[in-house]
Amino acid sequence: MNAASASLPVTRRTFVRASAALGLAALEGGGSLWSQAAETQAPPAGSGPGPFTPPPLLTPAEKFRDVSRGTPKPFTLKGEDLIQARLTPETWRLEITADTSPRPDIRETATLGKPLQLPDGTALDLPALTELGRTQGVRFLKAMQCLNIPTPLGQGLWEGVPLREVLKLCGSMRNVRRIYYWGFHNNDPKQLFQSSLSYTEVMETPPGDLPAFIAYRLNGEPISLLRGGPVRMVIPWAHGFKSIKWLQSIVVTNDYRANDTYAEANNDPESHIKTSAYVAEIPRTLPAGRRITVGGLVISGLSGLQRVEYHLGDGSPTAAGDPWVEARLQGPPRDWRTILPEGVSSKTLLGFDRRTGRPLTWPLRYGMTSWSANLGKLKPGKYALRARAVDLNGFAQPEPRPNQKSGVNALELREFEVV
Ligand SMILES: Nc1nc2c(c(=O)[nH]1)N[C@H]1C(S)=C(S)[C@@H](COP(=O)(O)O)O[C@H]1N2
Ligand SMILES: [Mo]
Repeated sequence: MNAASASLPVTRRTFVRASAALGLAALEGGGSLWSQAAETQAPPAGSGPGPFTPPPLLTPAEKFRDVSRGTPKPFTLKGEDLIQARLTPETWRLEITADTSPRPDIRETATLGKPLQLPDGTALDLPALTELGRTQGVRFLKAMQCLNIPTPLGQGLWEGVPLREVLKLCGSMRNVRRIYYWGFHNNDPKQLFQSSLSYTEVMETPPGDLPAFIAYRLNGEPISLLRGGPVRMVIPWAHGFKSIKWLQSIVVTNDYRANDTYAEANNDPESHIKTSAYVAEIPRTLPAGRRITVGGLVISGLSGLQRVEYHLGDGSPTAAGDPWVEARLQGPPRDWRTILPEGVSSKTLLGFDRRTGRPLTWPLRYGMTSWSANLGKLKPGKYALRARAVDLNGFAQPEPRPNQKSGVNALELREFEVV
């Protein structure tokens, strides 16, 4: 990443421009439905654009849906409490140590050449982390999705340093098989929210995939306290529970087991984000004689996305052979400058072609875009709409992972009446 352009702030205008660009077309892959919706200021009766308007590709930081444990929640702290919590840019520190807790069934104990600790003043601070970002920084777009919530939380441009580069500051590691980490919390162990990764996942990234990383910027600005700043972990391939907010402690351990808070709550701790389509709310009643456009979001998860399909029925369960119809996928914007913060070139983002600045895949890996479908004019009556994603292996949602404890991707159903 080039550091000079990393420090430019996102203005309100950028976001307005971003949403406008999405609403006003400039889309590849045929955005005619949306063009029509946006260009028609006051649609005459009988040709209205329908209820669906796609949200902006980048979610403003404060518009992410929040999933935070703790009482009080760290982002409500103020003044001296915030300083005591080391959650200001000046007071933030990250400790990286080796696990010394007794683990009777693990024979060899992890060691770290040069731990970074608070007592001797070696803990990592924000200037040192951002300095590392000048040479090792990465940035990419990624959707945040909670394993347990059937709506994506938001999509951001995240910037930071791969976790492996930060660990390299600690010299040689021996007998390390897992990395445990957590953020600020009150001292009630019940409220600790922690997560973990294997040594392999941290150190090596398959080509085309995105690294586990320590983030300090979101949408071109410092990460707000609300979004887990000054510094949070972002694990691109994982559900939100691995992306620990208010990051302060990393412990390398020879314990090979996941200790994630989510694992203890009956979730698959190694769940990768699922490919999944979501249906935006539809008004309960819609007028007959007007064209109806529906749509929603779609996340490209572990198995990528081939297409989105919808099914319009009367609400009875769908059966094999039912007519599923391909929906329109919102393509990448033609001009990324209308989407990205000022001064950030798409050529500098992981997942984009460095020469052309175009995304290598669409939707982006672990990214999110919108889909829509024009249902035309419907006869008066009751309707039920479902949508599903079909992944690059040909599996239709919720397959191949129907177990919702590895990520909620049950088919959403929206009922409405045309009157
Ligand atoms: N410290 C801490 N980090 C956390 C959590 C938490 O409760 N405490 N919740 C996690 C969960 S379950 C999710 S889904 C994401 C949500 O990120 P967001 O609030 O920025 O949308 O944060 C994760 N990081
Ligand atoms: Mo979550």
